[in-house]
Amino acid sequence: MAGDRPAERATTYDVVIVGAGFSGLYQLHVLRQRGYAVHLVEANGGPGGVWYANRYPGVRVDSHVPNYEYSIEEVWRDWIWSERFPGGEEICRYFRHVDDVLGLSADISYDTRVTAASYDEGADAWSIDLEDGATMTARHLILCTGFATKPYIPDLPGLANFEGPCHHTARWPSRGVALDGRRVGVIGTGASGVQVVQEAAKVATKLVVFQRTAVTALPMQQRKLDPDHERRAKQYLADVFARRNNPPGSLHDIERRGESALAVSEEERVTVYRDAWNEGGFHFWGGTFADVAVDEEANRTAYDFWRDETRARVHDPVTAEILAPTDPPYPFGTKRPALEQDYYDCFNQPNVELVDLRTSPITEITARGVRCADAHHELDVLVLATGFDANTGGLTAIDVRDTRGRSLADRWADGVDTTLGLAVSGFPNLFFLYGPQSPTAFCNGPTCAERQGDWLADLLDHLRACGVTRIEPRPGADQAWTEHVDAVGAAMLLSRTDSWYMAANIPGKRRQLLNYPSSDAYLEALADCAAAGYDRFVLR
Ligand code: NA7
Repeated sequence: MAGDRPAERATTYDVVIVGAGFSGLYQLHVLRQRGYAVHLVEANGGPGGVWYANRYPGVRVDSHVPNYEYSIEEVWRDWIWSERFPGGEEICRYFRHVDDVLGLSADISYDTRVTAASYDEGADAWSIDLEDGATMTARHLILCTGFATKPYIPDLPGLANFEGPCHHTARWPSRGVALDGRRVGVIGTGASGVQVVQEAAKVATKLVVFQRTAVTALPMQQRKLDPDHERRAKQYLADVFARRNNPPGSLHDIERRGESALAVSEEERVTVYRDAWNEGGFHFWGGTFADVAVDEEANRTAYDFWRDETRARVHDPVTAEILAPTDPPYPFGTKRPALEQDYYDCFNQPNVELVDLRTSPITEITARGVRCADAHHELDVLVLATGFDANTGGLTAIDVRDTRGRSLADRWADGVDTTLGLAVSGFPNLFFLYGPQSPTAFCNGPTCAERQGDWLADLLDHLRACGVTRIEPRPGADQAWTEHVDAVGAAMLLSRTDSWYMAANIPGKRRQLLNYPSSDAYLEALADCAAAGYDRFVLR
């Protein structure tokens, strides 16, 4: 009987975790090891978080392995990657391997969505509502909902009228969507749009790419990995991960050089840029000169290198100017660069057309295509690669209420404030990992999951040892951290550009920096807080 299920499942835990991506799974693993009664609730049908949800053609990670994996030896010992930047299917296989090795699914409810949570002050515990009507209670609630969970679909006039298949990249049907022999439109040229374009260009009879802002896509320098070599390289992995995990280890494996781009000769500068370019991945973004992120003139030298390399690949000069404008549309690197393999080459193909939405904006989606100011583009399939309500969307989608009954969504309606990007005052015993105002999109996901996750596990151990049943940020702690994040951002070029880092991709969302841009400083702040007896929090 359907009515029996909620009663069967109603149960009490030390900790309930929401979300089975890198953060949530690690947290489950580490807290179980430390003897907590912990359960994980996941809306999807399996582990993997964004990798479970994003099934669009070409989906691939932009961080290379072995960086993009757990440092847990039982997990890495027998796992062999096939590519330097693995695709979505391989990453989903990896998550199943993680689950097999660590036996995580025994403590996970899949296909189960948390809809709401409220705090019981008498019991110092969260009451957690599930979509099917069941309730769980837990002393601590840890939200690991990821930074790119809630798709953003722009309010394009007539969107519902399109008669063909129309999907957001993060809601791609698991059975797939036929693109071969079709006329395909892709709106959006961020990381997801670039990846879809590379695949669609190979099979579509016609591909129309609708670009609003040029993406500064960087060469991935993808390569296949030789399994024998990978097996032999395992002997070094323990050291690689030890460096990653021991302070002051960065949450990213790419470091800037000390000197200014303007303090070296032209020849030396070009050599540095060329080396980073050839290294691939994000090296050109984060691994060149110290001042590229903070000084406009230095930044321009990086942009010019990128522009010239990119334009050299595009045959038509008008298309080249739209893709890689003479003058930067924004300081280089202040919107997230995508990684590409043959993105720019696609525009040399006769079946691929680029539409510059700055000069010819979309006026309407029609039953058969996209009407722009100067043309109607007939399409069979429409792909919305339009991004996410990033950083906060996954958290505010849950109706989680503070001790006065106010929701987190209301609390953050005029702007986000947190303590260490991990907690909010008024919400006792609630934590979020990989959340707003922590390094999140500026760090390597698995590294961040482990470093933040260990810190939180240590905090829970401390509470358990001291017999503390309630913890929340000290009055003023949220404001202090928010002011600090804003000040760090204000000193960087980052804050000048409208991007999802700045919460500026969603109409009405308050513009503020939502990712903390210095991983090492963040780890130091965590360590200092712990060393001072968690002084940013009230424990009782
Ligand atoms: P992004 O990086 O947010 O990209 C979204 C793209 O969609 C971007 O090019 C936007 O242009 C474009 N967009 C958004 N709204 C519109 C409208 N109304 N009209 C035209 N174009 C629009 O999302 P991704 O999914 O590519 O990547 C998200 C991250 O997830 C990625 O970086 C990885 O870390 C994982 P804009 O630049 O705003 O002009």
